[in-house]
Amino acid sequence: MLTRTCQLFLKLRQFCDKIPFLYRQSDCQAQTVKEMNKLLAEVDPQIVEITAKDLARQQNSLMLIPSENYASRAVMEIQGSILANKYAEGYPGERYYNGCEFMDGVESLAIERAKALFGAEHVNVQPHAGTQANMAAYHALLDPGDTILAMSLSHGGHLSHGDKVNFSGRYYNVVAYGVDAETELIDMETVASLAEQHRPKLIVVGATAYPRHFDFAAWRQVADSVGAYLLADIAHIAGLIAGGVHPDPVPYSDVVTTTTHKTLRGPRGAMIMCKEEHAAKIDRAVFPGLQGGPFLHTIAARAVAFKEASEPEFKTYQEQIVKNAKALAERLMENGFRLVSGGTENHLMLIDLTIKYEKLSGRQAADHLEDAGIIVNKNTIPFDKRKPKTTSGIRLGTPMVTTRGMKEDEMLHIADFITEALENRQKASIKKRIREKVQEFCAQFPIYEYLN
Ligand code: DSN
Repeated sequence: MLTRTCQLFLKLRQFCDKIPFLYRQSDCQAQTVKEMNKLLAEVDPQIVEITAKDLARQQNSLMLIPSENYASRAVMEIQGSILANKYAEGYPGERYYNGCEFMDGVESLAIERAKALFGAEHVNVQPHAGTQANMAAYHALLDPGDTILAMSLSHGGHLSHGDKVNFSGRYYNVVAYGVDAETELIDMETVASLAEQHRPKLIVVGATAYPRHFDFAAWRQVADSVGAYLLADIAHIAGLIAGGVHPDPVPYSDVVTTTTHKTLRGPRGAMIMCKEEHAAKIDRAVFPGLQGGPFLHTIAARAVAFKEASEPEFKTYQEQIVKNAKALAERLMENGFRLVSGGTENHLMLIDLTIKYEKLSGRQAADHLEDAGIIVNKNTIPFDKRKPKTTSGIRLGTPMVTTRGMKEDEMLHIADFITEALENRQKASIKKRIREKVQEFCAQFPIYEYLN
């Protein structure tokens, strides 16, 4: 029996050992696929070929979507592991399935590491994604019809913060705050007066397209002034917070939700942190309230990511994300772009295209940039006259290029590539030339070299 187990383990090891080869290819085309991973290529050559093409895309493009990142190979390896084979409904020590001894070990480790990383009293690592984490927090703290005060999606919030097309807008009475028309910053006096007027049961602070810091102590004061719960959704800035380069919401919030794959650089997934007094309600809301079996393979990957995030290099990485964002923002402004709120203090920025190119929508700009090998996403700007599918803005962030090892000097080149591509957006040959330059530039920063 032992021999058979050892043989299986050896086979698994040999299989896994081929994976690094996949990630070291900078110009990964179909013929190298066969060498990359014989087993997977034999089982499903089509999916391997598509994956290899996306590997080449990820290597050869400048990926500037602020909510994305390159997870480490360690994180990816455990996600593809045998931990995916197990049902483990329930929580460590109280499962509805047998055979969960080692699943308990995995989940407890993830919880303990998250608690240590963020200084949280209680953590639930089971939410499958950010929206599910927010849904569970609402389910725990609110009844349908209760009032939530949250940031409008069109000013930088998130769908799950009460947008009308989302469950949150359908089941709760949502009052939205936005940014000030002049400063494009959130005005805490306006938030306080909205809270006073509408007496929300929950205030949500957090955003997906707000380039400035949140002063969580001030948000706590507003929540206390009307007896509301405070939920901080830190999906975008969790890594910055763990790295100490953004104010910390944990001491001030009843509940903190986050995804684990953005600046935190872990696997796709989410978690909820809360004060001990809310722990039982939060856990019951996640399971059995909204989810069934947890995905232990991704919970294990979250544990690996939390360990990586507790290393000193992670702090340096987060500091560099912010320095890079500032450098990119400043050069873009020197090149004539207007940035919402006049710059950035975090990992992202929003370009308002209307000033430089009145007729160019965010959607068109993002497509032109993709032609040049630069990946950004269209995004509404505050008070946008265009619709969410068209937009007048594009959103850019530095987490991925920073993971690749790029620093401030490289940001200047990136800003210039963006400028040149948009200036010459009607000239296919120039965009093609920029794409080649981008590819050469990217070749100096192999996407998985930092793991070696
Ligand atoms: N969709 C994510 C973003 O891009 O910001 C948030 O969930």
